[in-house]
Amino acid sequence: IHGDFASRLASGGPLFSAWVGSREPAVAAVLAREAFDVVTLDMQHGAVDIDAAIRGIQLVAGAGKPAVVRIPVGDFEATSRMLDAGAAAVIAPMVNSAADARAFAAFAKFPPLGERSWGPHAALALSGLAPKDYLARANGLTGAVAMIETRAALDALDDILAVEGIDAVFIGPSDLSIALSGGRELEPESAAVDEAIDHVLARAKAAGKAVWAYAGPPERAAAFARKGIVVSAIGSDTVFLRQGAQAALAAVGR
Ligand code: 3PY
Ligand code: MG
Repeated sequence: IHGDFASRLASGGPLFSAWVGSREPAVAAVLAREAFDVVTLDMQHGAVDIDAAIRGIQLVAGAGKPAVVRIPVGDFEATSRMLDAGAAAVIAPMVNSAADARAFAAFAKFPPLGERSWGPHAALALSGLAPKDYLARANGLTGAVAMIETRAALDALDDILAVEGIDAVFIGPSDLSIALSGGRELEPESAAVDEAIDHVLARAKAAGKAVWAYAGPPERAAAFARKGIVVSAIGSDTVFLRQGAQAALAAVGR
C-alpha cells in the first residue's frame, strides 16, 4: 500500500482523500471502500484519538487503501506513533516556521534526516518489508506534510519548503481565510485564499515539493486537481451524513 501510494504521489496525482472525524474506525472503513484514493483521519478537529487512529489505519488498509493522519497542533511526537501504526503520511496543522517544520520532520524521518525512533509495530507488516528494508526505505515511503494556514506560515513558506524532511505542504483554506481577513471572514473559497493557493503552488513547484489541500465540496476538489494540487480532501464524514440525511428528508417533504 505504502509503495503504491508513494509512486502515485510522485507521479503527481490527482488523488482524492476522504476526511474522517468520527471516533468509530468503521466509518473510515466504509469510506475506504468507496473510490477514494486515500482516507485521512483527523485528530486535530475530529474525535479521533490515538487508539481510534491505530484501529482506523488497520481497517482502511484492510480495504486496500492508505491512511493519512492529521495530528493535533504541535503534537509532533504523535507523528512517529502514527507512522509506526502504519499511516502512509502525517499532516501537521499550523506549521508556522522553519523551526516547527524541523521539529515535525524530526519525528517523521529516521536518521540521518530526522530522529524517528525504531518501532514500526504495525507498519512493518503493512509495508511487507523486512525490518532492514523498512529502515532503508521508510523515509521515502512515508510522508511528512506541513499545513500552511496562517500569515506566519505564508511569510515563512520558502524556509518551511526548504526543510529536507518535509515532503509536501497542505493548504488549510478555512484558517487561511480567517487569517487573511484579520478574523473577519470564514470564506475558504475567497479570491484572497485563491491567490494564496496559487502563491503556495508556485513556491512549492520552485522548491520541488508537492501541494495537498483541504477542498471540502467535490467541485472545489476537481478545481484543485486542475491546478496541480496532488491530494485534495473531500468531505467530511459528517458532511456526507448530513447531506444524505437532508436529501432523504427532502424526499419525504421535510
Ligand atoms: C483549514 O481549512 O483550515 C483546514 O485545516 C482544513 O481542514
Ligand atoms: Mg485549519
